[in-house]
Amino acid sequence: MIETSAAAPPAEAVADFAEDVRRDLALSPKQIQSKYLYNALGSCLFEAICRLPWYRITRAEGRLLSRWAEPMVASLPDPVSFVELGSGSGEKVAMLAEALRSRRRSVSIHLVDISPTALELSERTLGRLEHVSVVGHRATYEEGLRHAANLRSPGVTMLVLFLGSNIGNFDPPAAHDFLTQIRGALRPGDALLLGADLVKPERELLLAYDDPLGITAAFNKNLLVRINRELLADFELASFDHRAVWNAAESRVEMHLVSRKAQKVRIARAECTVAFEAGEHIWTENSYKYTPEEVVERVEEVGFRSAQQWIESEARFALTLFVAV
Ligand code: AVI
Repeated sequence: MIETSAAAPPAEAVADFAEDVRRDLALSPKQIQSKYLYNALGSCLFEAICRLPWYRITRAEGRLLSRWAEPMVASLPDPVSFVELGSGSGEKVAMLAEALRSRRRSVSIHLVDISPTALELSERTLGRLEHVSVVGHRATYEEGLRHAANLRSPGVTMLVLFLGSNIGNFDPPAAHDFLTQIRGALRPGDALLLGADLVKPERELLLAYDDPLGITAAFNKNLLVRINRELLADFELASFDHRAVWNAAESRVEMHLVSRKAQKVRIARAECTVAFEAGEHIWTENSYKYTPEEVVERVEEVGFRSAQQWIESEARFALTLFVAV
């Protein structure tokens, strides 16, 4: 008899995960890096979050793209190439590509994502468009951007897309470094389209990150499920609560997992036992919110000039087009 089981993550990835978890749970406050939220189940839960009525980023950005895609791409000289960092489903980049089709312009699109499922999905979405050629890069944003830039033919204008307010999950110094890397891969005249969620009333932010259906709570607690499975730990899920906090001083929503009681958790593959006091929390994510002016300032600092900004005023979300100088 042949038995099949779910594919295990590669040993190297498990070792890195174990090392990060051991180190970050020894910090005060305890932490787990937010990149670990996105395993297969976590990515499905995030997709579900994007459909929740209380999480408005995805729909607000979609509305801006469907309304303004033409002017967003109109000023880019041909031939043009798009690089989308974190390709998701490919629907957003498809809207921009559609805007080129109406002007009979072709485009090559580079999709950069660490997840093979996301790449397949986007390639399928874009496969429907005849004027588009697609190259998928299964890589980190930095590596993928470098590959895409190395593959460009002379004279091609590159537009980098960094959408969905993914920039909000970087702390300010990391955001500065990352934007500097993007600028470093580009030439003067290339462009960056950046999606950023804006500051809004606390009540709306807390509903978006602690929704009444409990999907965001599941997304956060899935970190513990993942550590239990991959690192052979014994986290008791019912002993942790999801908490979202608006930190006004830092202009960010924080996600935490709060221990309901004093307890000890064994994490076999990280070769450690972690003690929690009642009420002690693990900090799992930051989601920074900006003013429209801050978005412009942060990006202009690293060698871009803002060309135009489109704001969705109901959900408070901004798409800003920058040109490399
Ligand atoms: C992917 N990222 C932009 C999301 C955000 O809003 O920070 C992740 C997320 N966390 C909780 N809900 C959604």
